[in-house]
Parts: sequence; C-alpha cells; structure tokens
Amino acid sequence: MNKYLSISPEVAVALRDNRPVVALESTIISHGMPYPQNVETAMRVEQTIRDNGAVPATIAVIGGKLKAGCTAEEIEYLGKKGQAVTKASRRDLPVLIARGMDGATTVTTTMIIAAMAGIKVFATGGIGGVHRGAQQTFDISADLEELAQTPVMVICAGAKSILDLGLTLEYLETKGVPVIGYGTDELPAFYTRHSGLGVDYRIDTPEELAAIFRAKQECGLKGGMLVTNPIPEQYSMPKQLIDEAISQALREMEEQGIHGKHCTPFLLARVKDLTGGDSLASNIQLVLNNASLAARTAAALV
Ligand code: PSU
Ligand code: MN
Repeated sequence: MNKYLSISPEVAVALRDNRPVVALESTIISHGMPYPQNVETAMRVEQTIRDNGAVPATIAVIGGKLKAGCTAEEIEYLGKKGQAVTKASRRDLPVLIARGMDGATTVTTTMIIAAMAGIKVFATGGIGGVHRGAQQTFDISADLEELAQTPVMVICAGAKSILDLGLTLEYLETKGVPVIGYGTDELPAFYTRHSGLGVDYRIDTPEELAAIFRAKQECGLKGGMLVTNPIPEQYSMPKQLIDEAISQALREMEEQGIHGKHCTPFLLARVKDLTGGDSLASNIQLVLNNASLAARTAAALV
C-alpha cells in the first residue's frame, strides 16, 4: 500500500475479510448537485449500499491524503465547500498530494484510488465522455482513458447528452472497454432511458456482471468495464424537455467562452436550473438505483 493512501477502518476490515465494498465519487457531491441535497444524497447512497449488503467507500482527497472511505463530517465538508473544492482528475493528483490539498474525485480519480485500495465496483450517476464538437476542441474526458487502463467496474446511468454519445461509444470501442446495458439493449442517457444507440451487450443479473469482470481480470486484459443502468421508468424525464435544456446550456457555454474542466460542471448546473427541481429529483433517484445494483454486484464478486 502506498503511503498516500488512507483506507477507513471499516473499509479496510471489509476488504481484509473479502466482504463487498462499493466506491463512490465526490465530484458528484461538490460539483454535481447543490448543497444540502448533495450531502443528503451522498448519505442516502451510502445507506442504500449498506441495505444491499455492501460497505460504501466514498472517495476524495483530503489534506493531500487519498481517502478510501470518508466520514460523514468529510462528506459534509466537501458538500458545503462545493465548487470551491478542486475538481481532481488524474493530472491533479500529484499536485494535490504534494501540497496537502483537498480534491473532489471524478470518475477518473475515484477509479484510480479504488484500484489502489483493492475496490472493484464503483457506483455513480453519469460519466464524462467525448464532448460535442470535440473534433475542434479535443475535449474528451479523462474518464474514458481511465476505463481503458484501470480495473474497476463503473456502474452509471449512461451519460448526459451534453456529450456526443455516439462518439463516446466509438472511443470506448477503440479502447477495448465493454459497454454493458443492464436489462437493456439501448444506451441510457442519464435522465431518459433512451439514446437511440445500442450497447455492446445486454446483461440481466449482477452474477453475470461479476462473471464478465472476473473473466476480464483473470485473462490479464487491462482496464475496466462500463455498466449502464437505465433510470427507473417512474423517475425518467421527457426526452424533449431535457434535449431543449441541454441545447440552451450548450449555447450559453459557447457564448460565455467556458472551456476545459469547467464545461461539465457548468452544463450540469445549467441543465438543472433550466429544468427546475425535477432533474435533481431524477438525478438522485438514478444514483440510488445504481448504488443498489453496485452493492449486489460487489456481493456477487466476492
Ligand atoms: N456527469 C454527470 N455528473 C457528474 C459528472 C459527469 O452527469 O457529476 C462529473 C463526474 O465526476 C465525471 C466528471 O467524472 O464530471 C467528468 O468531467 P470532465 O468532463 O471534465 O472530464
Ligand atoms: Mn474535459
């Protein structure tokens, strides 16, 4: 274990005893939702994981330490600080460590720290991907490269169509990342169950997800896998409403000259504002749904 990693006592004991553990990211807390719903959701997600028989490990960088398992106080701290916490991607980790700073982990850095700790399953809301217009901007989330190289199963609700979902799938294919639809043949698009794009495989049980992950590891095929779990029907939003909000948010982003790491948080916040509280309620429900599947899958893996 490297000296920068700090595993909470509960998570350490669960891993030692080969009990199921599920990693959770912290950028969704600091940058993905407003306070105090972000902290309330983070605590509900942890409880959902416990209810389904696994131990939650919320991941973050605190005072330069790579934390696998945050306390309720640390979650409250990150949630309250919000966008003032550094959104930490792979490139940021060495600087935050050396300076003893805090960072909210994205999908990328949550995968990195989960893998260091020996955690194999990670639940979140949506992943980053190839942005619309990436042919010009080169804006492709580091999440895709991480999926290509780090052995963690990421369970999400697809990706928001703030991204170019077709190009995101092409990129993942090139990088050898299996894209699984849980109980569906269609790639879900976060707030809606539909994108019009197909996934690579439809899988219907946590046991089979575990078997695929195990096969990948045991063959020495590097990298992770992506499980896309559609939002439950009763919480999904009308596609047209979401599409309109996303189009407007993208226009505003361009007008305001926002780029780089600020794009995703800007778009998430604008889409939420433009669709009122409805999208936040949907967002919370899909994360809970992913947490439940992740806990059952982690249990199938041990
Ligand atoms: N998409 C969402 N919610 C999120 C994110 C993405 O629907 O909270 C966050 C995740 O932490 C993800 C990151 O890893 O944004 C991707 O940022 P970027 O596009 O800058 O790589
Ligand atoms: Mn980017």
